[in-house]
Amino acid sequence: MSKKVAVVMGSDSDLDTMRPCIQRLQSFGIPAEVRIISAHRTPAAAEELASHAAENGFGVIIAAAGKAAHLAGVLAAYTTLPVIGVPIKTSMMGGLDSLLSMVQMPKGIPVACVAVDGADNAAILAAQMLALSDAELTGKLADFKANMAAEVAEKDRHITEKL
Ligand code: RP5
Repeated sequence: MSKKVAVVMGSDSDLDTMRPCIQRLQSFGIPAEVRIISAHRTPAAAEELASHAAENGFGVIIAAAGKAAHLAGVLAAYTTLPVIGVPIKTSMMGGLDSLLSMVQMPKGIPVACVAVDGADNAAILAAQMLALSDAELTGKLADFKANMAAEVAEKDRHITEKL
């Protein structure tokens, strides 16, 4: 059994964006725990989760937040586990505010940040991190990539025939 992934979001309004992340982790058989914790509204819960995450069986933390998106950085401050941030799209700047808040971390506290609304990629990256010490998961990732390549090749064949 692979280590767990914590999928933390700043608000329940982030849930729809994060569903592909949760589904992708499930598809790889990775146990996930989904939480709503805010760096600003519930900072004590953020500290509690991150500071005990490793001893509680987590291998990676995924953190999704929008606007002044400090959640991933705050979680990273309290753990040695890798933290992957998902900046959430916003109405004001299309998510550029979230992206910069998340990715511009000070030296010493890195956050691995995927694209705005890049929930699926966050799950795949988390799987790749866990696969470093999990041969079965490495095999699943290899199959996933092979299937993806086959799908693109099929589309290529299709368009070549059509046009
Ligand atoms: C962030 O502010 C959340 O991650 C969310 O993306 C955004 C809006 O939150 P709500 O006002 O909808 O709770 O903290």
